[in-house]
Amino acid sequence: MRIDLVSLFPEFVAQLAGHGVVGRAQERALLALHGWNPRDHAEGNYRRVDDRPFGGGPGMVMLIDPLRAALQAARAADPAPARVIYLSPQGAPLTQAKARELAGLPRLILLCGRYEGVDERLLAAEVDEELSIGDYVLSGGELAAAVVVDAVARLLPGALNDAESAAQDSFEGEGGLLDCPHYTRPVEHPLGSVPPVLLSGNHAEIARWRRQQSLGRTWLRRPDLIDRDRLSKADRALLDAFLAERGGRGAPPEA
Ligand code: 9D3
Repeated sequence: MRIDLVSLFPEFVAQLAGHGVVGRAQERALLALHGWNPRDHAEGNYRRVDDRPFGGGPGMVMLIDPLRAALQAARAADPAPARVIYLSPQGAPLTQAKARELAGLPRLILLCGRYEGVDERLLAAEVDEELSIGDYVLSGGELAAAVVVDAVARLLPGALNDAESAAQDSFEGEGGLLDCPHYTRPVEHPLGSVPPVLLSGNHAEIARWRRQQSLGRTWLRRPDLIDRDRLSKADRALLDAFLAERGGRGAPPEA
């Protein structure tokens, strides 16, 4: 897969994506990242990439032409068709399902804004899709682009090692529940001891306990992810036992 970054700070995103799983995906040639700076496509001595907003107000707006030239250069660098994605607070929320969809495409072009944003005409003409990474304010699209690159790269076949891959499969198989707690040595520590079931060697019991912890934590921490009525009978029984143990009632906490 090829991902092009159109950004005033393309090396910032590349730096973020140079380590760990994403770095390894690049070393294995599963992923190629390329940066394009609109400033390199700006005209004049000042190489302007922004200007004041019509209608007034604070901040600056990114100019159409340097961005369009950078996008054009990115597109022309490879014949495969590219999905152009603008990272923006107005975008649809990034989800694991969206990451999976994007990981199936041959090319992405990620457009990062700075300042107050990008001239709307450039967006209307060149952008296929807008994505946000959540409801908080960032200073620009670069961190969001790095998040997209990370979430997508780890889904490319061969990016994960066998152990990482198995862990991911089991998570995706759980249908969006939170993870269970994890423990390692020592068994006894001043901060507490390891739940005995994990030391029992009874793999069916361990799987049951982990499933129960996942259900219980999801119920308590992310009630938006779980619908009791749509759980299997077995899961409902596990969840009810979890809640009974901590003296809980039937209804989830306030979202
Ligand atoms: C404080 C500025 N805001 C005025 C009402 C608007 C604004 C403009 C530009 C807010 C943030 C940004 C820069 N953010 C992004 O480019 C961005 C982003 C984000 O801020 N949050 C979550 N996802 C994303 S994706 C791109």
